[in-house]
Amino acid sequence: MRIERVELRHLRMRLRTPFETSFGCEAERDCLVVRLEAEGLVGWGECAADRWPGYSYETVGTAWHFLEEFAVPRLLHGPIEGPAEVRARLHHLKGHPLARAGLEMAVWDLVGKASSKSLAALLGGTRQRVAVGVSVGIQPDVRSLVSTVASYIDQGYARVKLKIKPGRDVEEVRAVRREFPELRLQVDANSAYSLEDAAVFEAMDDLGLLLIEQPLAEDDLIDHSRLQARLRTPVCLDESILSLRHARQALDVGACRVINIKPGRVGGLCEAVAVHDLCLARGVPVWCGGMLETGIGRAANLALASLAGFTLPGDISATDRYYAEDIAEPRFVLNADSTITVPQGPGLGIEVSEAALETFTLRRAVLCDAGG
Ligand code: SMG
Ligand code: MG
Repeated sequence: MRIERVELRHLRMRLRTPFETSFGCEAERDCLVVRLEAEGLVGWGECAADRWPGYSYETVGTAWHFLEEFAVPRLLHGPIEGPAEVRARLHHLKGHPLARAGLEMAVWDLVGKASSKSLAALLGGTRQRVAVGVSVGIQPDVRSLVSTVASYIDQGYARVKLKIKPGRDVEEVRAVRREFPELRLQVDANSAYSLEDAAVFEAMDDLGLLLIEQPLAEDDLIDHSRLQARLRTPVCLDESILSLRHARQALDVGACRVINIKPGRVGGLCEAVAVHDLCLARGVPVWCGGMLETGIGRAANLALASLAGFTLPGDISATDRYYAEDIAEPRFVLNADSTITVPQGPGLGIEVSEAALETFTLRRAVLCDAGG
């Protein structure tokens, strides 16, 4: 198919409640939305980079630069076969996985619409509903943490992830565990600790956690493997895994026993499926992470999480948990069994509202095929 027109939009959307992690607190979420036109069809993609480089070095600004200057011109240059070709055309460019994933997602949406197949079907998904949980940010104090967790349990979430940071860890996790002895519980440090803090994680080893996510620096597989050797609780890597190669090497050196797969972080859905396939072959459980996406990115995450190897609940919560107003319909709702239904329509299976999009847009650019 020939991509004729590419529109980039920088959006800013207010979160229902501020989200605090070890790297900061955000009340608004920025992202970059990609809209492609090809042969009468429209494809949507979301780049999960944020306004500032807290989670990743990428920001909406760097993604914009990478896409506008380098990636989009390569895509407008002649017809493309499909998503794998996006990867191939950008192969000689370094870095910027979140940016390239946003572009690749829009091509997946186009391919799904052109073939009347859902993204889940294209990726090889095997289930219609996926198990999900909720990620709870750092709260002002332990009491409000326990009551926030209680309110999510009341809403039907059967798995809870707690964000932790130095000084706000063992005590808080213990308090939640005491209150909810049977809850499927896990923690995420967003790389805030070093191996000298191993005692913090050893103290959590008896709390029956499903996993401890990204305790140490993102570029440090060696210390993660030393930490994992000291714990019974599985270490799960998020920020450290930017590619299939990283996943293989992390497993080879025993740096983790579980992997959080985010299509953005690994540069797109093609690579995400490859990481999934590797883990499935090696018997390593995976789950789908979240980046506070709009309905566009969440639809893609649900499709990915429908693959057989996603055996742990994902950070894919109902639309209501994030935004009062979203840019896509339908809004995702939590089923009574703590699952969300995978969209079945062609492509991402959602309708993007251009009017809603307009209200959140800070900046817009249009790039066209020079020949047409
Ligand atoms: O989308 O529900 C969600 C958020 C899940 O905690 C979550 N994501 O490190 O896993 C993670 C964080 C990154 C979010 S930074 C915006
Ligand atoms: Mg994480």
